Amino acid sequence: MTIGASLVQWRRLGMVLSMVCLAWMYGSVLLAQSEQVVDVTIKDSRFVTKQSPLRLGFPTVIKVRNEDAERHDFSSTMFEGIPTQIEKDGVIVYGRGVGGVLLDPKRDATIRFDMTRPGRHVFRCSIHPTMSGELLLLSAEAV
Ligand SMILES: [Cu+2]
Repeated sequence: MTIGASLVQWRRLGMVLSMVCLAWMYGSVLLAQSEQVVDVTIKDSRFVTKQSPLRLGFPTVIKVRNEDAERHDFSSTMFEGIPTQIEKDGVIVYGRGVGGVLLDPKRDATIRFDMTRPGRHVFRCSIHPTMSGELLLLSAEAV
């Protein structure tokens, strides 16, 4: 009798554990999806962008890395009027209407903001006017 009871208890415990495990897995998937990442590498005076479809209203992270031996800049009008957080050299700066970020050789920066405007967003290097790239933003309905 006691063996049967403890078996039931073990089964219950197993069920609870697997549910906790599922919830944890689901939660981490949600967390991973809540921030959308764009990787931008500057190499040989060109922007190389890696992005998945970006959705509006989601926190967006742009990671910019300057692989060149000279200074570049990542600037765009896409940050106009929206709260933006820039992390560079271990310092975090918050601003609204941030124009972009200046990158010394072999340095990187992280830009965080919420995507609010759909369409193609051009970014460029203000030091080298021929350098430019773009991000494509989809509206939530399009996904
Ligand atoms: Cu440049």
